[in-house]
Amino acid sequence: MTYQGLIHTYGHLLDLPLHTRTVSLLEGRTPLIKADNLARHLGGGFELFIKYEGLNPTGSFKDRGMTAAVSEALGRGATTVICASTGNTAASAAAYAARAGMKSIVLIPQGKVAAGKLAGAIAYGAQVIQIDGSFDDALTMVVEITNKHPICLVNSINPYRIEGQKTAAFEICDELGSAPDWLCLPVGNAGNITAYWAGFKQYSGLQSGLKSAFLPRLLGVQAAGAAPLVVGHAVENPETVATAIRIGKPARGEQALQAAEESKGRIIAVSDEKILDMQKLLAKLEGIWVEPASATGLAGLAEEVAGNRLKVEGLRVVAVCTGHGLKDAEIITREMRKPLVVPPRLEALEEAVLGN
Ligand code: AN7
Repeated sequence: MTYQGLIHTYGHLLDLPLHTRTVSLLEGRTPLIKADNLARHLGGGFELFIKYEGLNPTGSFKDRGMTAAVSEALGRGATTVICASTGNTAASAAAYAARAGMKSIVLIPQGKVAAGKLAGAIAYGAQVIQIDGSFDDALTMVVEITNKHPICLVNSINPYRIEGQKTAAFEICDELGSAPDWLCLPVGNAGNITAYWAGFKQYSGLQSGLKSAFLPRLLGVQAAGAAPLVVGHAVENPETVATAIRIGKPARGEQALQAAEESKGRIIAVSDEKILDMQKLLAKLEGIWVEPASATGLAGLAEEVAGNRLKVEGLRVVAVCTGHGLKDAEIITREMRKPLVVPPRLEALEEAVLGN
């Protein structure tokens, strides 16, 4: 049987209304890549897997929730979807709306969205509106406009987004045969950690007698300059190089904290420097290039392991890498040394390569 996408594969486990009309780009079924080199670098003695969500159709995990949200919206006759976004949700909403024949409107914080995400939203035909403000301002505005007008909100406040995103937990359990001991992931608006926890809990309920084997401990990781769930209050002016998670008032913050606590895990923060270091380390050691936000979960894991706060010896750890490196190529190119230029002669190439 050819693969037919997430609603086809896991729809029976998702709480979607009967009117749902599937809109799919064959999202999901992303690789779970064993990262032995990085595990060794972190001290070894444990198994580390990368759930590479950047390989979804629009380059991020958002496609899991978007297939569900747009399918529900289409089935009930909605003609327009809207979202606030730091970029990835915008590109995903625009793509699924395009496929459904619907209009999409995306609100983004001015000048704070990576080029690959903005380009995607435009290519898929969204009406892009920049807000002279933050993501949090934009989210408040889309909630207000959808309360007033018949436009469908597809941010992760929309419950079908969470339903769709549960499928990542199902895939991990199906592939490993159980949940990992720890799951680490970035936390921004906190929809994803909420969805993973709901997914793991649901799967563990299906496996009678094996309950705990399907419940990982969660390590949610925020960027230090945008860490409301760590400092304990909203952050007015969030700032981080990981623009995807530059969010000061997470919509599902309470649920994220509850998920972390229930799982006997926690939510921590890491510096931008550690995030960028991990992004480069993952690319160099494993050949997996992710955007900065997507390296945040791993950066948190590395800090906890190095500080002896998390003992991974003998355990199985999954790190969710949420978006592809190509989304934000500029973060690499703006800091790189310009590659050497040589004349088109063999001797010049030999000198460059062999150093003689
Ligand atoms: C790559 O696109 O909020 O904690 O508007 O793009 O579920 O918000 C993106 C979030 C992690 C955080 N990694 O997930 C948006 C947006 C990447 C992301 C997150 C985002 P949530």
